[in-house]
Amino acid sequence: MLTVHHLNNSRSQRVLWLLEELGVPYDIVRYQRQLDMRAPKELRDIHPLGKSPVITDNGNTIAESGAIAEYIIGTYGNGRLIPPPNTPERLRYTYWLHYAEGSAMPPLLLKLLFTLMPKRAPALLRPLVRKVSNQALTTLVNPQLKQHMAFWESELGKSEWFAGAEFSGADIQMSFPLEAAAARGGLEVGHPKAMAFVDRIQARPAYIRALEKGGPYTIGR
Ligand SMILES: N[C@@H](CCC(=O)N[C@@H](CS)C(=O)NCC(=O)O)C(=O)O
Repeated sequence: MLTVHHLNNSRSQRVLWLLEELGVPYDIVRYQRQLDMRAPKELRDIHPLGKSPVITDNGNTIAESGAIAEYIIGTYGNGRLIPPPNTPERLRYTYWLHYAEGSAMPPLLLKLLFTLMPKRAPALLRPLVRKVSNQALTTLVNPQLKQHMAFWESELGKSEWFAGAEFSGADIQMSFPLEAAAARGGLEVGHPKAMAFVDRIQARPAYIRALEKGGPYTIGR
């Protein structure tokens, strides 16, 4: 049976949701974040990078959310959650599947990093670290994030879902950046369509079932 190596409060929530959408049976092996938020070292026994999500299935070990989504949809989807080949929707699907981790997440991670840095700096250095962090946020990170959020807002003005009129794996993959931006990126100001997307996905029965299985998920709430 397919096994999800699930780190609490993490991107592997997306994998549980995808499996729930498709009704694929799965087992969960749970890993708990340490105090520093890192994954425990046991996850490195599954994949050398020790990150979540990782799945194991039929002798395959698959890491990277986008690759996992492709594998699950290709192996168990029977044409569901993916637009037909050679259509504009399929191109958009592929784009968003890669864009979510390749382009959207880096500024969101930088935002988290520069926000946390002053709080974690030694007291004596804190004013200096805060100054440098704020400068990086103001000049580099926030303008980029603003651009990405405006892009999502405009794309979701063209169709209800990221790849087109139908809900697809691209929406599951895009959920994490949008939820992270809603939690700490300022998405709620001036992005009604993106916020409505977040509300729509969080109301899906499969999303709710996945939350019940995955445990507390503060990024999405
Ligand atoms: N691009 C990777 C990112 C994986 C990743 O950074 N996962 C985080 C959880 S959201 C993680 O494992 N963090 C714990 C750590 O780095 O120790 C993917 O989409 O799978």
